[in-house]
Amino acid sequence: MSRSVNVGVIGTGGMGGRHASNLTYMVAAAEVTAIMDVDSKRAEEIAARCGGAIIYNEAEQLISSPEVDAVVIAAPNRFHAELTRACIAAGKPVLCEKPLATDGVEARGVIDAEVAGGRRLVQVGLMRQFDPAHVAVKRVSDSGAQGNALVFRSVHINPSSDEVPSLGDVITGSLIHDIHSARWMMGDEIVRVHTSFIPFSSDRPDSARYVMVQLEFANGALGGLECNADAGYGYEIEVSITGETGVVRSSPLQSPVVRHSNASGQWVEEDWLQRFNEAYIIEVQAWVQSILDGEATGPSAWDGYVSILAADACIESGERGQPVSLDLPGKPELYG
Ligand code: ISE
Repeated sequence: MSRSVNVGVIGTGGMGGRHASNLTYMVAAAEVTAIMDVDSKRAEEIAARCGGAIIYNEAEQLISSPEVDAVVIAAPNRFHAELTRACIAAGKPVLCEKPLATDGVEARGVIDAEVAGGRRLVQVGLMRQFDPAHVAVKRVSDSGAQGNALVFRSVHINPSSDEVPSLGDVITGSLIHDIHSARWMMGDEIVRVHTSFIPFSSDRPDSARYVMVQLEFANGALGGLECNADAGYGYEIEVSITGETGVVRSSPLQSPVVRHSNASGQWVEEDWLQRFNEAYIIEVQAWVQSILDGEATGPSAWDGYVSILAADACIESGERGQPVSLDLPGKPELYG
């Protein structure tokens, strides 16, 4: 492989378009050489923006193309697992947007394929791991300066929802990030969850406007995750870890504080593309570097799999109105 990574991007709406731009303009040693999107107009626009990438009509053609060293999968969720397995079969590193699959069975198929190949090729887009604010909170907690970590908390505010989301949509689409943050930042596994939620209306009891999940970790620590699916004012994420002698908490807003006309205020980000702008660049830069180094880093397929198992348990708990315990399968050696 040359010292620049040729990347093919499958799915260029929202996240795929952002990854394609970041890889082209913000990241060293990467070039977007191929695009696949069912929307041909969008494929042409993004290909032109990336300096004339080849457009493929089929994802499989892109994956097997000699012009492609590595693949970004940002197609709809239902295609994630199958396309990731195709990349593993082709021996190509892949950055798959979250969730890795639509359920635990599909995700297990990815794990089995990667383990059978004997080499880590998959990074999952659980990108909080690259967000400087999350990293800073973890660093303070890990330093031991406030004793052992007792409680993890995350508050996830979405501005609005295009469609009325179900409990499953909120947990698999949004809270899955916080599930991963909880595991990664506490360095421990979630063993029990208890979900409560408020639906949008009484005639849509399956919908979820506000979701709260209580967590128990293997070592006895606790956690709380909250997601407001329709806050109506902007996008915010706040994480904190309470230790034995203190608490470390991210600043909810990154913007400067402005005082004017006897008032003080802060601008609230519109959405996650604004809030995590820097994290997305760091994420793809780290992914490209890991390919050049020949050593996968970042959230693994195992992280993607375990997050889905935990998400499924949170959904089951919310539906049954009872706590649900998780019995995690043994971790294959490939994942350390
Ligand atoms: C979105 O898909 C994301 O990945 C964002 O990070 C998350 O905060 C948002 O809730 C999701 O809808």
